[in-house]
Amino acid sequence: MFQIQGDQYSALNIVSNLKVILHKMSGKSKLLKVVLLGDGGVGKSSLMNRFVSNKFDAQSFHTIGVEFLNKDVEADGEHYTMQIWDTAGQERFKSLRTPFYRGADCCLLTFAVDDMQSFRNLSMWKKEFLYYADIEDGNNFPFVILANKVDVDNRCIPESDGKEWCANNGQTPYFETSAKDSTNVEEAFKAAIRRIRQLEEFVEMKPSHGNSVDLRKKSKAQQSGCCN
Ligand SMILES: Nc1nc2c(ncn2[C@@H]2O[C@H](COP(=O)(O)OP(=O)(O)OP(=O)(O)O)[C@@H](O)[C@H]2O)c(=O)[nH]1
Ligand SMILES: [Mg+2]
Repeated sequence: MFQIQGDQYSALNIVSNLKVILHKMSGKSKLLKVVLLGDGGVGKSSLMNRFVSNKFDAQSFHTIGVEFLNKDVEADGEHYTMQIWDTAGQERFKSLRTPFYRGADCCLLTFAVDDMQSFRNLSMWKKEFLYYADIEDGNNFPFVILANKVDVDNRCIPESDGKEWCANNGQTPYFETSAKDSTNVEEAFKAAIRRIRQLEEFVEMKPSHGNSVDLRKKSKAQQSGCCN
């Protein structure tokens, strides 16, 4: 597993970009960059490890900075390599995680069903992602919501509240997961691929007005300096 801290940032970004280019040139499978976001302790690392290695650690440590793992996946007859970026959810690591949002194909927003604050923070995470990933049209960017830890007895956020948030946020796909007992973990990650394809097709079908526009990009001049 790659773990990144401090000065290794720019070097890692270069290596990562080179890997993406080489992978695309090889023509083997499509590389998808997927970023996991959410409050500290909601289970992002556990979800990634369950999905990639089918392992669960009840005493996992907080992530510092970012880590990533690759997993080859087949969905609807096509081959993909999912490059999953697991970020540190604690506020003090914000400056270490945000440089890695750019170039993401999908963002998995995670909360824990026994942690009300992590649910309330979903909109904050979405806003932070769109800002630092430099995405102009947030309505057409693929997000998936993971409501994690559904195995616990003391959940305080009902499924209906989670789904309501999704309905108010462009019908974002919603999955109730447990990294502990594997519930829906594979389904949620594979849904990311489906969501990417769905929104790609939607954007391609949109009528063009002459010039083609990349909806994911906005110029620096257009940015308002929010979201610190
Ligand atoms: N019961 C239960 N516990 C879980 C589940 N997923 C993670 N945990 C536990 O929750 C704690 C935090 O999990 P992590 O995966 O480290 O959380 P994180 O979101 O990566 O946290 P940061 O790295 O600080 O952002 C650990 O003790 C895990 O074992 C789950 O589905 N069910
Ligand atoms: Mg973590």
